[in-house]
Amino acid sequence: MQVARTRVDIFESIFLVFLGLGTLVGVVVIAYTLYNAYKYRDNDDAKADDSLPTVGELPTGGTGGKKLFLSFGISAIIVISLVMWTYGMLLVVEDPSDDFEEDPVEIEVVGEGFAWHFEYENGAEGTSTMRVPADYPVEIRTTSGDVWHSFGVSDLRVKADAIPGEYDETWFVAPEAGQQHEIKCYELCGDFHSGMTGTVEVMEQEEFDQWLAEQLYVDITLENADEEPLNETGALELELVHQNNDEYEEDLTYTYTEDDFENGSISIQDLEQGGEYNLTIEFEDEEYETIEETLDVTSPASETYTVEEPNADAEGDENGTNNETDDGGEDS
Ligand SMILES: [Cu+2]
Repeated sequence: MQVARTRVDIFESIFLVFLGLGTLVGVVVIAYTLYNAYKYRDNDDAKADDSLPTVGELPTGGTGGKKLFLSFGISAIIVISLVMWTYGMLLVVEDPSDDFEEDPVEIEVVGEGFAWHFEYENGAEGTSTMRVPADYPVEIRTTSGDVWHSFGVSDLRVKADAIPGEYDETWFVAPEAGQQHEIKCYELCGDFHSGMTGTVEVMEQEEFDQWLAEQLYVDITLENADEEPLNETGALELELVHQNNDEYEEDLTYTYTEDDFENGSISIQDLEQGGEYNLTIEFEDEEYETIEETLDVTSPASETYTVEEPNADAEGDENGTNNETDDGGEDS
């Protein structure tokens, strides 16, 4: 267990304590009322007693307000200790960092276009399904790309506003792997408000880490003008540079050579951060023209690039069109 208490534990215990004390006080008050109603019932054989007050006369005597003092005292103790205890519990909900043994998983949540979008720490992105490791603290930062929304998962007792230009932060722990919890929007936000749902999918820790890393896998295939894989690439250098490389501690520049290719394809699995990359493929013998592209790495991608021979210009395109016509002819 990474966290001493989850939100569910905290809100459950607050609810149970209030329910228990409320029931106890209710039982005592009603029982005492019934007892006195029975004790002082009008049973026609009331003895003549001079000490009994008559209508219109204020009662005298008593025990110096002892009962009154006792009941006020007990009430004050109960109410004040409830307020203090609840406040203490809610402080943990507000700032649980002392309860976390390890750094929580951070996920940015954006409500936009009646859907929920998620961005993970490594830059991977997803929509509608939020994946989290089981029994591990998750910290979310919510915002909106359009109007006011509110992100909520009632199973996990989570709710956070999603407001354009603002960030709301909160946390939760999903206890059990394999479980799914429904996400809803809790702010009436427009026509499709009721359809603005999603799912929290709880995974085993290792399964989650594996899934997260796989989101940044990229397959690249090089094709020749005839759309066939380039089996013999020749000497080349493929370079990937993260567009915001300066913002990260590590250098997000990756280089690969023809040895990493197999049948014209390369499977890149070592990117540490998702986002936009500048891709350059340079062929050493200038056999083909240098390829320069932008690569968006936020979920598993596979890209195909067509290599062009130097000086291949408009003529190449015309050939392409002719080929298509030829294909059509063969089909019929
Ligand atoms: Cu909404």
